[in-house]
Amino acid sequence: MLRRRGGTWIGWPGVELKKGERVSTRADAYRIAPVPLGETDIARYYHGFSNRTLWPLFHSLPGHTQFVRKDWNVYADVNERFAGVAMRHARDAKLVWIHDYHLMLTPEFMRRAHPEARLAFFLHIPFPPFDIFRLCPWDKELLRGLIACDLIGFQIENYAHNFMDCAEQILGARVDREAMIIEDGDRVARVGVFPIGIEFDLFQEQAMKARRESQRERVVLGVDRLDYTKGIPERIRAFERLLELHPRHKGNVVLLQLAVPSRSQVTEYRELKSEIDELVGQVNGRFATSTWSPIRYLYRSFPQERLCGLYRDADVALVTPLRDGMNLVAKEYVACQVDDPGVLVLSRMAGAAETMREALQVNPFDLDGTAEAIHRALTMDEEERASRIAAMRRRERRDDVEAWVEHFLAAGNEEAAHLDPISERELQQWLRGYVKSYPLCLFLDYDGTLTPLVSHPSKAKLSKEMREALMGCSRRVDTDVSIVSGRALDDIRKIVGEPNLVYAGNHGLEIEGPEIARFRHQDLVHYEARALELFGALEAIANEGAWTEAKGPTLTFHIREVPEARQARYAQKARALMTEHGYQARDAHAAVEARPPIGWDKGRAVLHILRERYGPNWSERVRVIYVGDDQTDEDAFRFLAGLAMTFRVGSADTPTGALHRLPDVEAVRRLLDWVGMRPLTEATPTQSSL
Ligand code: ADQ
Repeated sequence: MLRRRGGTWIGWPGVELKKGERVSTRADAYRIAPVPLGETDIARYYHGFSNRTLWPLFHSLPGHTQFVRKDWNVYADVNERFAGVAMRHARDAKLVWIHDYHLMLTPEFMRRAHPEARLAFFLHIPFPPFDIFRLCPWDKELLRGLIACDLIGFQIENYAHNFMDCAEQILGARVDREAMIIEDGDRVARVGVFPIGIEFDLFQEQAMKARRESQRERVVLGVDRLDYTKGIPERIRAFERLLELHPRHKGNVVLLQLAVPSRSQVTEYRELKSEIDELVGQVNGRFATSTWSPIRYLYRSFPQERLCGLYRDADVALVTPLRDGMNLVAKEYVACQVDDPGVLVLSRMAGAAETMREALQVNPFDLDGTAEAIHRALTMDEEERASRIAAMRRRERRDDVEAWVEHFLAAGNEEAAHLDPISERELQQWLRGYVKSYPLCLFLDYDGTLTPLVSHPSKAKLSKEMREALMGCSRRVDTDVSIVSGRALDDIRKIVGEPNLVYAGNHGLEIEGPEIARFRHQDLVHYEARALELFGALEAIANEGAWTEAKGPTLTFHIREVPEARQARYAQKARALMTEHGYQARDAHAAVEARPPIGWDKGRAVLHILRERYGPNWSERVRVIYVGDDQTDEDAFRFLAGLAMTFRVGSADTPTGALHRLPDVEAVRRLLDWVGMRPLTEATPTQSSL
């Protein structure tokens, strides 16, 4: 592809470089940007997380899967390095196309550094169903890694649907299965199906040219990388079964199995090799005569031209993986059927089975069934063989690898996808099962949740529509509304200006509202003097538009107006001063918050309000929804896990503990509208014990 179109190939050279050794970066039509890996990287990133975790898990073989945190850490680190190299070499690229399971976090690292980049990903292996994928302790991270792309491509529809299911169920993302679009917060990714093809003409040509080797027996051919997903032992057993069920093939047919050595550093692959060696010995021992052995097993790589000759001359190709993303061997075999047509026996667990329906499809776990299919293949008449092969050849010639590239690149260059704003029906789906007919308690952050983020806190005013939506909720007898903000209590009460709500200011350190005793955390007295000192210290560094907001016991150091390149330096200095003064520093949107380290946060404040208003058995009386947009709301999301339905608004750059993300303030308004307009519940929150 690069030879034809130019571009830059970024990749690991595949070997560990010795000191002073360099990889040649010269190629005729494209550039090469190597990403070198050290010994630990190769062990943990490549053999470890890529091949001992993701490979078996994604092939739905959890029994072979290991989850090792250190491997994961190195995987993340190497993915970040790939992103770094890609950013350096492809900053202005029209499209960065990231391949396969080794690089699932790279898009996220690139997106954070380069929000405008055009990123597309293709997964060559299956994407497993939800029940398997969720076994991975880093399921959320992997999904978020991919959703940072504009386009995520899979081999077949089934994998794309598995992915959308996981995004919906694990991340709480919005998914439109018809349009194949995923929205997670402010990120929107298109999902597509792009079955890979082969260089059909090249294989066909080589098959025509390949030398003919004299052959005495009819050949059933297997060609694979030596991998436990390829079902080689099962295949040998099925062939043994064929000889038992149909003894007439004895002496006339051989199974020629070629296996390319692969990943031999991984113990399981070494074990598999011994298992196959032993099995071949057993079957040959059982059936061989002085002139014939049923299995010819060759453990090595073959030049493509020779391979094409073997494909051409094989009567049957036995392609029976236990699970396979696509499987190119099946396609290569078909392309090489240039004279007497052979028969393809194909596992229905291979992605290729989705389109190659004229093959004899088998379940590789069913030895008898596979043996019968081989028998049928060996005894099929010429007319049927020709029809089946012709149909597959036509399709594979049309859908060759060049067509695949074209198709993928065209989709990758399409306009960015978007989803319609969240609808009542979707909110209903998310909330109905949880809310049922319970009274509701809404907890809402203010800045960034009810109003868009603005340059100065005094400019953050509620829109008319948002105020109506909010009132639509608070007017209801079955719904209570609390505002939980980082602002000082008086400030937040004044800026919202609605008397019937509960207000929690200073991240919940101060609380006030109807039917609730005014609360001020008892330890705050110790921080009054310190707050003044810290204020002075922060003001002393506040240049270039930075300023300090004094909020009684807490302070906020604002850096939104500082030139962007220097914001991080200011934040770092502010954090240091806060720690020095015995405060806890927390990052917020273009600000750093200083809070007394007294083990109190928005989550605890919410629980305090719930217990004060509805008693210790509040969870039997009300359902709770919490909506927030920043790091301080994460305290509440974590704390309320299992106790509330939580939503994080806005940027998906940071991970969240919330159950769902909403893209913007407008989506929050729609959520409030849904709450305000849902059917009325009989009981009020304080009376209810449904
Ligand atoms: P692989 O798992 O590597 O690829 P596959 O698609 O079967 O699997 O490709 C194997 C390749 O190796 C073929 O091109 C074949 O010709 C070659 N090969 C096998 N044995 C050989 C031998 N003894 N000598 C020389 N060459 C040999 C992953 C996914 C697949 C997906 C591809 C492409 O696992 O499901 O089809 O990517 O997306």
